[in-house]
Amino acid sequence: MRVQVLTIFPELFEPFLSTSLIGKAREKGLLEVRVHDLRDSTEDRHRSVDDEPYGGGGGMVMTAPPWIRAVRAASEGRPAWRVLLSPQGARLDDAKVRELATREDLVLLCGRYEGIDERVRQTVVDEEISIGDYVLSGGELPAMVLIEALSRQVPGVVGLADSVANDSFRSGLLDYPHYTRPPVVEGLAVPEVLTSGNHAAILRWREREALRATLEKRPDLLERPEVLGALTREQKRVLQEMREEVKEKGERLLARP
Ligand code: 4HQ
Repeated sequence: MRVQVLTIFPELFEPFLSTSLIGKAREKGLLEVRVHDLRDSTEDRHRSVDDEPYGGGGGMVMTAPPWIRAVRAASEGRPAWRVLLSPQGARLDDAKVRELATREDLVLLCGRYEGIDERVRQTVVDEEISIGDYVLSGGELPAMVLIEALSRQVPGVVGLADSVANDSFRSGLLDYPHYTRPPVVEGLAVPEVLTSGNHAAILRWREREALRATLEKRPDLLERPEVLGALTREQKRVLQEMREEVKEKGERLLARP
């Protein structure tokens, strides 16, 4: 997979792209990332990329011509899927990451200031994506979020152990709780089953705790048809049991004199 990034702050990407999983993926040639300075696509002496907004108002707007030249140069030869990072985009989620990971060539547009001239989106953007409903100062962090999530879907980037661990919870449920040494922290012991050596029991416990975490922290996930559809009869039974537990606990609290 090849990802090209267009930005006025290419230096933000260097440590991110050289470190850990992404650094290794690039060394192995599994992932190619090229970061381009948008200013290299300007044609004026000052290499300017912004101007005052038509209609007035505060802030500056990124001008269209450098963007259009940069995107066309990046897509030359190999046609790319062009993604603009912006709060106006569709929210990034696991399904979208997996879909984008099927693309061989991506170009990511990272804007700054108040945003980019609308005609860039109209002429050289295939899709607008947001990483969440909050306002950042630029599209660079969203691009890094996207690159990191995408890289994990590229075959060979994530080790077998990690991929197996995540796969068992690709059911759309939250992860189960993790523990490591020391055995007691602030008076809290590790759940006994995890040190029992009983692998079937450990598997059952993790499945239960994943269900419990989802029910307690993200009950909305348990209303999604694709998540409900993937639950086994046993998981549905356990879930029902936990819901009754929660309900009884609530009733006991209400009935207290
Ligand atoms: N931006 N998800 C770039 C974001 C954002 C987000 C704000 C993008 C500023 C210029 N991008 N503009 N949230 O907040 O993707």
